[in-house]
Amino acid sequence: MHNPEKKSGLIKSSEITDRDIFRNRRAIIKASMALGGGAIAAGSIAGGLAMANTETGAGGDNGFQATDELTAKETATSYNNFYELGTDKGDPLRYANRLVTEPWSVVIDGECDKPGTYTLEDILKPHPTEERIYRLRCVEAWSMVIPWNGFSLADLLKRFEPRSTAKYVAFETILDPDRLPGQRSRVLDWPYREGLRMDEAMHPLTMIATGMYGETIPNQNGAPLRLVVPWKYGYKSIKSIVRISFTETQPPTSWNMSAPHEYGFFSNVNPGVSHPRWSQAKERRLAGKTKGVSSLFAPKIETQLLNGYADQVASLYEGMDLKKFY
Ligand SMILES: Nc1nc2c(c(=O)[nH]1)N[C@H]1C(S)=C(S)[C@@H](COP(=O)(O)O)O[C@H]1N2
Ligand SMILES: [Mo]
Repeated sequence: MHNPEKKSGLIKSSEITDRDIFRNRRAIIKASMALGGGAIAAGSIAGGLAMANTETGAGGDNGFQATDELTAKETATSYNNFYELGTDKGDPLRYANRLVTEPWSVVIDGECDKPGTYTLEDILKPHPTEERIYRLRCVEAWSMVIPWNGFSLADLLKRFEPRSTAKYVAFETILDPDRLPGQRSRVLDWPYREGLRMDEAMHPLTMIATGMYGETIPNQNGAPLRLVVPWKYGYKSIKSIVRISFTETQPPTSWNMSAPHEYGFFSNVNPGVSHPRWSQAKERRLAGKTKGVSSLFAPKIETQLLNGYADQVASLYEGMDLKKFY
């Protein structure tokens, strides 16, 4: 992957959405409650909490509703990594229509009792979607905050009745070199592959996204369905999935195959472990108000262990050496 200090890309102008206003309001409410609640009229506190409740089902954060300022939709849909469509940050949007998402089906195979080829409709039908606001931390040391629409991967996987021999889950992206311009280059060994340990795949934070910002997910962000694993570097969140396999052994993954000394299987966000070519201690946050600048000029913030999801997922890695944890 690129050295983040060398590579830059243009960010399109952003606009303030209703959501930004709502989120700012919630942040103000939170702050005022921390101070004793005196500063805000009772009506607006009640209104804010009611809105939070309909969104989270619980009114709490629990990792599902990051309170960071949202990245503008225009940025999250125009500054992308999707190497099948090209390696420049603008290529995925530029070539988005080369990805044909209809018809779409997903092959389910390996260690499960309900393997088969499922149409997109079969896959999605039983799953109501909800909104989750997650931080996305790219290994290149930039990050965004994105409202995804989707559902827990666990709910999907359970339908295929994985066997006790299923220790890992492997994912593959569409292979279509005739149409996808990036797949004519050997930058990666296609198709793009990713994988999770079974307990990571079944963790409630791990989701399948079918939308973002309340709309159908755009092609450049991985239509029609992609993985989102918020505590891992962005490359684990594989786009445009066509195959899900239950495996007994750790599956090969694209970035690990391409540069094993730079990209591990776990790829857990860890500010204490540098990439061989750059530090991971900080990140450039592409926030809502970023306008007409490259990520190089976005504000630098501290990277958090497990991308700020340690309360939720650190127990998955008990006994792992934090100095080698990556
Ligand atoms: N199939 C596929 N999935 C992919 C990638 C890719 O090149 N191909 N890039 C990954 C990387 S490096 C990141 S940071 C995220 C970016 O997601 P976004 O463009 O929606 O922000 O997608 C990940 N998923
Ligand atoms: Mo990334």
